[in-house]
Amino acid sequence: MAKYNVIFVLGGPGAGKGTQCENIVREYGYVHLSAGDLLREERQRPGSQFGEEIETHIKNGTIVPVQITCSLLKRAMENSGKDRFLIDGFPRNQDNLDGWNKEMSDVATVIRVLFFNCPEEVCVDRCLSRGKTSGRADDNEESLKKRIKTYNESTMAIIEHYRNLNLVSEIKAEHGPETVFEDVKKVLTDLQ
Ligand code: UP5
Ligand code: MG
Repeated sequence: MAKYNVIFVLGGPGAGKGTQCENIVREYGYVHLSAGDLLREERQRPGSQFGEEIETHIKNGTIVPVQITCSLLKRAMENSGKDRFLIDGFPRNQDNLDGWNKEMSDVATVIRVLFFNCPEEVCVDRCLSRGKTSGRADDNEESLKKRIKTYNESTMAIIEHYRNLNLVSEIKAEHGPETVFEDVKKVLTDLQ
């Protein structure tokens, strides 16, 4: 069987990963898998043995162990029946990267990493204004400080890892969504 093609989509909290993934799905037909959304779904699933653990990590802006996240991603990939994926918000730290490589390198190829680079204050503003209606447990000032700390201390190193492999396309993410998508399209069109 041919391998899955995967684009990892990374960037700080509120950088616009989810928003731009929706745009990409509309124009380029990838399947969008948000690791955060899959974890939030698993947390809500009645009888989940991981619900509490996931809840604690999300509130604290820390990172769920890769065994949990990677198995949710793998199952979603298999169930989709498709072979091209945008994996949004993963891998976030070395544990995630090691787990992915161990579990998925035989079945999936990472063809690109989209890095939405967004100033911290813009990220915070976006998440706080979304927090007025999102109901997300982590769209508050206290959780946001922790999410940003985790991003700077753990996720940036993963982006650097992929930059050294020449796989990163960096996109300025502070402009409006349409302007950002113009830059995204340049990257995606080159991949076709
Ligand atoms: N918005 C978007 N783009 C805009 C633009 N260009 N201009 C103006 N506004 C813009 O956007 C955020 C908000 O900004 C929205 O209101 C949007 O309309 C607006 P969104 O597209 O949702 O940004 P995104 O980068 O997806 O932000 P999100 O909050 O989802 O990012 P996080 O990385 O913080 O959240 P995620 O859901 O990926 O993870 C949450 C938690 O889950 C993590 O902190 C962690 O605890 C856990 N997690 C893991 O443990 N492991 C994983 O692998 C993944 C998550
Ligand atoms: Mg998101």
